[in-house]
Parts: sequence; C-alpha cells; structure tokens
Amino acid sequence: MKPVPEDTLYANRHDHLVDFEFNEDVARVFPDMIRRSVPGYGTLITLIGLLAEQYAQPNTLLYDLGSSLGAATLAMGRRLPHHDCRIIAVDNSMAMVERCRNNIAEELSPVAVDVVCADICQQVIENASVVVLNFTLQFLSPEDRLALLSNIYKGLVPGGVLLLSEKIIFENPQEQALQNDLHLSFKRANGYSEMEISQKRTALERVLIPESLEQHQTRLTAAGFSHQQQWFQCFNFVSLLAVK
Ligand code: GEK
Repeated sequence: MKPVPEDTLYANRHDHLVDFEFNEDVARVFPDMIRRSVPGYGTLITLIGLLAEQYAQPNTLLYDLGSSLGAATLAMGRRLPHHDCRIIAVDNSMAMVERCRNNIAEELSPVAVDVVCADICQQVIENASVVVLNFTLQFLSPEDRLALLSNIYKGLVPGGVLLLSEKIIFENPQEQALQNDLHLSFKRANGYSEMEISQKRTALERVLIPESLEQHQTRLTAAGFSHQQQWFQCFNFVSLLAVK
C-alpha cells in the first residue's frame, strides 16, 4: 500500500487566509484530510458500496457526483452485482480527477467507470439507478441545490435512489453546541492543533454552507422524492436515502 501523505495544510500560520479550494495541495493529502475531519467517513464509504449493491439495477448508470479521489466509486464498483452497469464519477477539480483516474486504473474492476471533469450542475443524469452525493451538495451555493436534486430525480429510473451525505447544523442550540464540541474533539483526537482547526474553519466559512436535516428533507420532497430516510449519523454528519 502507498503511504498516505499527512494533511499539514493549515499547520503553519497563514497571514492571508484564502477561501478553501480543491486544488493540487488538497488533492495530494485528501485521504488523510477527510478521514481525520469527517467522523464515520470510512464506514460510510463501505456502506455506500452495500447500498449500491442493493439498489443498482441491471443495465443502468450509477453516478458519483463530487467524486474526489473515487472512494465511493471504488466501493460501489467492488460490490455491483450487475456488470453491465457503468459508473460515472464527476468532479470539477482537475487535480482530483487526475488522481481519481489513476486510482480507478489501479483497480481491476469488472464494472466500467468514466471519470468526468465537469460541474455537477451541468451534468446530464439519465437511466440512473444510484446517485451518490457524498459531502458534495454542501459546496454548492444554496440557490443551486434544488435544481440539482430535481435533475437527479428526473434522471433516476423508478426505484432508483439518491444517497445524500452532508455535514448538518441543528435547529436546537444545545444540540448544535454538543455536536459541534464532539466534532471538535474528534479533530483534536486525530492530531489537529487548535490553529489548524481554526484556520481551516475560516477558509471553509464561505465555501461549505451546511443546512439542517429539516432543510434537506424539505428540499428532497420539493425535488419529487416521496420516500426518504436518514440511514446514518455520526455527530453532525448524516446520510439520507431518497427513493424515486
Ligand atoms: C468522497 N464524495 O470521498 N461540480 C463538481 N464537483 C464539485 C462541485 C461542482 N459544482 N463542487 C464541489 N465539487 C467524496 C468527497 S469532497 C467533500 C467529496 C469534502 C467537488 C470538489 O472538487 C470535491 O472533490 C468534492 O466535490 C467534495 O466520498 O471535501 O468535504
């Protein structure tokens, strides 16, 4: 196994903090960054593979929107029972896409994978049985989110599913404070310093805009999904399953 480079991007003081971007520096350390920042990430990835196995339909497409280095794509590819399916992984960061293509090429998957460098808001979604948005919707501006979900709904076949994972905020201030503290403890326990945590928070402030579970549920309903359930939560990170 290749060594995973450590995320030290915010370990030194930045005099001029710029907004967070999915650039080459981030792509290089991404596996370490996401594992140490998102509680439950590894479990979620494995379980997305199982859900894809359950919901994939023969001769359909599976989409991984905001695929980064292809973790969810690889998890799905390993479990898909129908080898006539195809996975379309989409990300608008070229640094992510190049690394993702290498990761896919290194694994002999029985399922074909296309890795596309594009804005997910412009992506055609068709004949889809599974669509994954694993911590991606939160990076779109809130006014673009309903159009994307409506486009996904239209592109799903009957019985097809959207798996939507997001960092959330809580309407109850006590719950918000508790979950925020738990998330902070998680990052400290994974070796991030107070300075790293605070600089990263500032860099993400205008880029990652979390919403409440209720906001997501209302938007999924507005997009057309009549059946939805929350199937995963780890502190302030949740995943929803919405069925067409
Ligand atoms: C995983 N799903 O490992 N179009 C395409 N890609 C986008 C867009 C957009 N408009 N906006 C953001 N991205 C992955 C993790 S990371 C989550 C997803 C995180 C891409 C962006 O380039 C990045 O690769 C990804 O969405 C978000 O399961 O870093 O917290």
